[in-house]
Amino acid sequence: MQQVAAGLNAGAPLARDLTERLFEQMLRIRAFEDKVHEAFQKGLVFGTTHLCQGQEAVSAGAIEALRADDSLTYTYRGHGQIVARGMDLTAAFAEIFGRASGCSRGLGGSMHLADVALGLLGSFAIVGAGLPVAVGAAISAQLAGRGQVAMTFFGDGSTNIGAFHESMNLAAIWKLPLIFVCENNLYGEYSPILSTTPFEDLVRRAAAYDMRAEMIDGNDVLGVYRAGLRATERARAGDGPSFIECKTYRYRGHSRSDPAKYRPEGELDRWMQKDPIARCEALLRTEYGASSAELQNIKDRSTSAIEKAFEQAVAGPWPLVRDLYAESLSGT
Ligand SMILES: Cc1ncc(C[n+]2csc(CCOP(=O)(O)OP(=O)(O)O)c2C)c(N)n1
Ligand SMILES: [Mg+2]
Repeated sequence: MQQVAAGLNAGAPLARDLTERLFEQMLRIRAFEDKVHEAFQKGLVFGTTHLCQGQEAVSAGAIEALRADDSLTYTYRGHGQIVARGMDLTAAFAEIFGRASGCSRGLGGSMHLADVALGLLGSFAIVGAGLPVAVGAAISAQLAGRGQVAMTFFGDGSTNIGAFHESMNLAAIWKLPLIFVCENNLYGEYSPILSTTPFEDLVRRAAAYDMRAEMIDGNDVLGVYRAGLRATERARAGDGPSFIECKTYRYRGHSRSDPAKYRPEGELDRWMQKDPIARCEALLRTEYGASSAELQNIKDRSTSAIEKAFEQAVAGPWPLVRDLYAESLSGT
């Protein structure tokens, strides 16, 4: 979350703090996803799960530009967002493992991670379904008049869905404080983008709604942060929505049953050369003189936080059958 609004303009020490924080966020997301994958293989995950290794810079960078009172929606590939926003990791793991101590009492799983107190309005398994909810949050923010914004994350495939176009249109005509963050990872399930979409640069979608838009390197965490900050500052000032297309790539298949054999030879390797975490680490070394020991310390801190949350989550209780019939999550 945003603590150093002008981080990059405020001199080296602040910029280093910011870069380290983003580095750590990405490490936490990667470690979380690796752990979920391991847990899936051990049979601890109910249902499937969609991982975001390779795309960490998008959620870490964009969410850094948010204030604590902003809100966001995200998709079934939403673990990066909930980790970056600071959701309780034990509650997140527990939900994925179907435990009563999960954020949705273990009844929702990986695709139902939310914490309304943090503005985490929910993951959406229906493609495009999070966008109209973010429109609602942005209308609420506009009416409240306190400079809050809403942010919505979605994939390239979602830009072919009606709800995407309706949301873009409403945000544009009502000048809503809403930031559309498109994670263009070049695939929707098993289909390469050009087999489902007439062009690859989705920034062009925004032109139809006369909306301010940027196409950026989604594997450059500071670049994503800066774009997020430009968009949130505009939105807070009443200048309306923005569309940010982040070019990125998912290392693993769509869901756990997908070995991703449809990808051309060498494509994954080329993207791994642009790994967002390795790039940020190189920047910390060269630009800020971070030592190997300092970097290792950040890595150890990230993995131990994930390990601890995992251990607590797997020790969590199972839901009771009667919970399946409860009318709401509140008051019980
Ligand atoms: C309305 C709807 N249609 C189809 C599906 C099946 N489906 C699940 S994920 C997905 C691909 C979406 O791709 P994209 O938006 O690029 O997101 P990514 O998985 O790459 O993050 C599809 C077609 C769905 N869940 N909802
Ligand atoms: Mg996609």
